[in-house]
Amino acid sequence: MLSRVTTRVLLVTAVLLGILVGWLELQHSLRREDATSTAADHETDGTVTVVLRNLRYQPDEVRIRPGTRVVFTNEDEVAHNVVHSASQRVGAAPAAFESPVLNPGDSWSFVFSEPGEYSFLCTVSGHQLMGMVGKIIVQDE
Ligand SMILES: [Cu+2]
Repeated sequence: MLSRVTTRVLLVTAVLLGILVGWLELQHSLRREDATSTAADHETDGTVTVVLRNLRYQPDEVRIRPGTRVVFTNEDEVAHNVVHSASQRVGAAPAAFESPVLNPGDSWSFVFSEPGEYSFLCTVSGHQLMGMVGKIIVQDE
């Protein structure tokens, strides 16, 4: 026969276990909702990756909506950079963007807010001549 106290302890334990299980299930479903909304955000925000490999930007032409972040990742064995071409002409306006030197494995990103065509190149000696150029086209629709 269980004493009154033992019965009460068992009851309280059962209730607490019920609360714990309910809380864990709630956490699980909340985390699922988080994962879903994160995926949706990425579709609307948009992040595009350009890989620097074999003295090329891959892809070398990217069409994006305003507000898209472009991530440049150097997967080559030598250093590169990403410099807005317009700034390379004599008397030109300052570059809309200019990355630091990206060593192998480095990444750098830029958010393109203004519509327009942005040609870019690698200013590391000789790389432009070997074809290391690219273009970002930012369009509203
Ligand atoms: Cu380069």
